[in-house]
Amino acid sequence: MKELLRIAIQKSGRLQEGSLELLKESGLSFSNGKDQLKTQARNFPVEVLFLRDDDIPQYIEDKVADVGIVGENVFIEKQRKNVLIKRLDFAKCRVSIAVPRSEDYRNVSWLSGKNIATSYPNIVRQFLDANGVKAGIHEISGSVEIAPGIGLADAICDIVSTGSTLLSNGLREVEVVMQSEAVLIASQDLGSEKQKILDQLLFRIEAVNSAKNNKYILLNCPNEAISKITSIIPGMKSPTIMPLTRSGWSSLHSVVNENDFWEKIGLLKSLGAEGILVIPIEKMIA
Ligand code: PRT
Ligand code: ZN
Repeated sequence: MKELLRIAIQKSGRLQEGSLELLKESGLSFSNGKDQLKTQARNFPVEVLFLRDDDIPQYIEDKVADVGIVGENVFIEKQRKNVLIKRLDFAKCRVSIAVPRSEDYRNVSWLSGKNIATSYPNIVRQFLDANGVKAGIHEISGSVEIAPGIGLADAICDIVSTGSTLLSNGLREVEVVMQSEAVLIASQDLGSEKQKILDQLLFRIEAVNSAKNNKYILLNCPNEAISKITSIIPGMKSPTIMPLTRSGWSSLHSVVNENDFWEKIGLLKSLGAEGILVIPIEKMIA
């Protein structure tokens, strides 16, 4: 029987949609299995297991699943025998320490002898140790942000995204303990057949993610600007250049990275580029 790579993703919550979307964009098709425990891809040797995110690292260590998608915060907190394979560029957030707004917090020494409520005791302990601070850690599983208000703790350590939860609970973010995003984690030893399936999947994820980070760009430019424009948007190998019927002008096609997109558009315009079109790319394979 052919082996299947078992991928654990969150059953419901903030990671579920992004995880399924990534697998679908990688060309895997499933019968829609939101209420199922597991589902098999129709066109790729993969089985998807739907689990609580906190349980995924343990299931991978126990070899119930081979790989999984969790927040980096969960991967670090659980300290299971898993390997981080790839950061996935979604569900970005940070794990931060926050204190009541009225407190005169200047630096980490403020935390000395205080009580910190959190769902991430290992992450907090590592942070305190690294800073040489001794403080109490009070582990709670939810609604951490209300702990100072009800007198359960002096400070909290929790996930922050926009910061509005902290704000509405009268708290102020004072230390960023770690940055986090969704990550692909795997068992330490997959065996060669499963490793091969994972490598194929990673190749596809790479193509999907680099496509997201890049745009196809077409523009018209005077011929004398071609070499300067080529040095600004070199593309994957080099741009494609086609003559326009208007003499002295060319159409130039290339690829531009999302991050420095606006800066480059400004430069291109100053070099005489006109009629600039920017088009999303679906898959990109170097
Ligand atoms: O049921 P299950 O155990 O599977 O889900 P869960 O409730 O434990 O997890 P879930 O779905 O809330 O989050 C899953 C993962 O998403 C986390 O481990 C993070 O890696 C990531 N993530 C990204 C977030 C957030 N952003 C986030 N904003 N996880 C939680 N939050 C919460 C946070 O706890 C706080 O209550 O949102 C609030 C803060 O948001 P802001 O925007 O007000 O700052
Ligand atoms: Zn959880």
